[in-house]
Amino acid sequence: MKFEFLPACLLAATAFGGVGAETTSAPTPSPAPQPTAPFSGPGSIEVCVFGSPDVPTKELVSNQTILSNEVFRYDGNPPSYTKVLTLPVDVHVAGIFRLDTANSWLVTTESPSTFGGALPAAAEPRDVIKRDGTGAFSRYFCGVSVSGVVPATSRIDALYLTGGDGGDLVVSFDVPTIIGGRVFEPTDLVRYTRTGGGTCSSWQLDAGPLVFDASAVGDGVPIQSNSVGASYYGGKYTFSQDVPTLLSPPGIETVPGQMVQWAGSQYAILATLSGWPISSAFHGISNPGNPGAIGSGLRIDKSSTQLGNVVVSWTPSCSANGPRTAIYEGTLGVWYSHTWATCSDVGNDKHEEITPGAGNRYFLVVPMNPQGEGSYGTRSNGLERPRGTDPCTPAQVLAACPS
Ligand SMILES: [Ca+2]
Ligand SMILES: [Ca+2]
Repeated sequence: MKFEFLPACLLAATAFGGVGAETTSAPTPSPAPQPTAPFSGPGSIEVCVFGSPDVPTKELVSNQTILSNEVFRYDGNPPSYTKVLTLPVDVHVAGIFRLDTANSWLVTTESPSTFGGALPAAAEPRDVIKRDGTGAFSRYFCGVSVSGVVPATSRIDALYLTGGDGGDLVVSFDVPTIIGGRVFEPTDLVRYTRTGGGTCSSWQLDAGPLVFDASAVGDGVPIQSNSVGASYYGGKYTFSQDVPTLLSPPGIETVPGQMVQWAGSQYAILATLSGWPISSAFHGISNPGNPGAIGSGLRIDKSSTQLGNVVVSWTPSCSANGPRTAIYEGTLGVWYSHTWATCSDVGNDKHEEITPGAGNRYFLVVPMNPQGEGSYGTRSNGLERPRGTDPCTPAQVLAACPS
């Protein structure tokens, strides 16, 4: 089986994807040949992650040097590194998170930084700074003034949001950190929720703050090992550790340059970045964002060239991070009978010609990225439509659209 690789993360900055709506196609009057596509069925999708190195690092795929104020995108097949964000030179990235709003990021730093003078006072390593789509910086989370103050001696070295750009903030610290009488370990993930008010102080430590309890999951992560990057990738807790670390079960050693996941009952390596020198660790890692949902812009037309075929066209996903597309097809009135019609958009033109099955059919267009597929749209009662049988990707990643 062949894949259409280019679209995955590569189009993420300008991308599209989405969810669909129900519609009726013309009955098929006669059999028609299948449209050709380089990749049409389900299969694994290459890994795509965003990262930032702890020190200037020469990757050995294309021999670029990536600096500690730069963020790269790594695509797994074929392996490639692409610089996607350059921060001011006084920023030494500690943690990154890619937002669903286009060209927007959350960043934490190794040391105090004004982000090239953009901030009137230096951000501390316990703060989170937002970089918006225009390139402007603002304080997003102020460790000194939130409810559940982050000690000045702790750095937020990993972070992500849950469920979309408006979601809870999950953080990890670089050292054991005491907040509200509780001790959080360096690989723990800790949740803050919004309190309203919309300032960088409008956060509180969640009542049940431990999202990932490093000492209790599996046989525990040694406290000497720190997660310098963390992400929730395809529905699994994903880490990059600062030192080689033995994780059980099943007893695997993860080294810098790898991302390891807690897969529910054991640890597993998500990816080893080709050409990444073992001497260099990641400081930030981020998943490719949420694929999102397609709006109401789904159209079905008869093919002008092939009798019986239909042309499905759609509008972009609400998220900038849903560059791939899956199209599902089912029998109208037999809810929900949909299964994949194609798992790729040839040419990435938001337009695919399909040979439908007999009878009245419905189509759903679903955005995807290498983590999984997004929303199939909602039913009239507001609930998500169920996934297809034999879905294009193993995981589904649902999140609210960016507002
Ligand atoms: Ca950590
Ligand atoms: Ca196409």
